[in-house]
Amino acid sequence: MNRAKPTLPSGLYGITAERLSQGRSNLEVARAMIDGGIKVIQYREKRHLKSYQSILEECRQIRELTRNHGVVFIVNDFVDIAQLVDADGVHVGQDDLPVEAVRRLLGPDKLIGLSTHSPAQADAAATVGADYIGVGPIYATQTKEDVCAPVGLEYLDYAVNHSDLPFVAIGGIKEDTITEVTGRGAESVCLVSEIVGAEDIPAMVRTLNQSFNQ
Ligand code: TZP
Ligand code: MG
Repeated sequence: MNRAKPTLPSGLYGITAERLSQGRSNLEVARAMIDGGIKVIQYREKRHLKSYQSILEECRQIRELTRNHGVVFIVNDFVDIAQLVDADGVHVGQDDLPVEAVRRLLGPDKLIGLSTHSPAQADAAATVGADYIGVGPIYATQTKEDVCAPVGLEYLDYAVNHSDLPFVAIGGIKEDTITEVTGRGAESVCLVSEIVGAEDIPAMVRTLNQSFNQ
């Protein structure tokens, strides 16, 4: 069945990270995020931590869950798995497959997100055909290996004022700093460790989502 291309939902953007999830599976965490009202989930897991078969199976289950709840489902890096489970899109970094190549594989109806770390990368993202960009890391983060130095709120301000594409602010954002980010105009914000590591994930998601209405 053909479905219309989704857009990046505003509000919180959830990403899985099993090693930070206090013993819970990515599926359990996805379910808890949805219970809290999250509207977009990205599956992010490193190849060396799991077999590719189990990554495929997890993505299949999270795809079913997200579809049943009207939640957008994005897969980080693994274009083949995104295609196999009919995810809504793929998210890539600057050193992953180029957006044009991912587009050739996925076609026009899927979302492609691209991580960016500078105004020049934000400007380039629109020309290569990304649908949305990640803007960050705003603050220092331990969650991502090989991450570049924090870009700070200055790049966020650039994205708010100049990005032609919708964007999600990411990197080191916590419950006590999210209003610095939403207050500057970010309409989509991702917190990884703060959400997946929370004792009560639905409560954390509800609390964080209130920042968008302040
Ligand atoms: N991309 C840029 S920073 C980051 C990713 C995936 C990790 C953000 O995690 P946290 O725990 O919210 O700092
Ligand atoms: Mg990547």
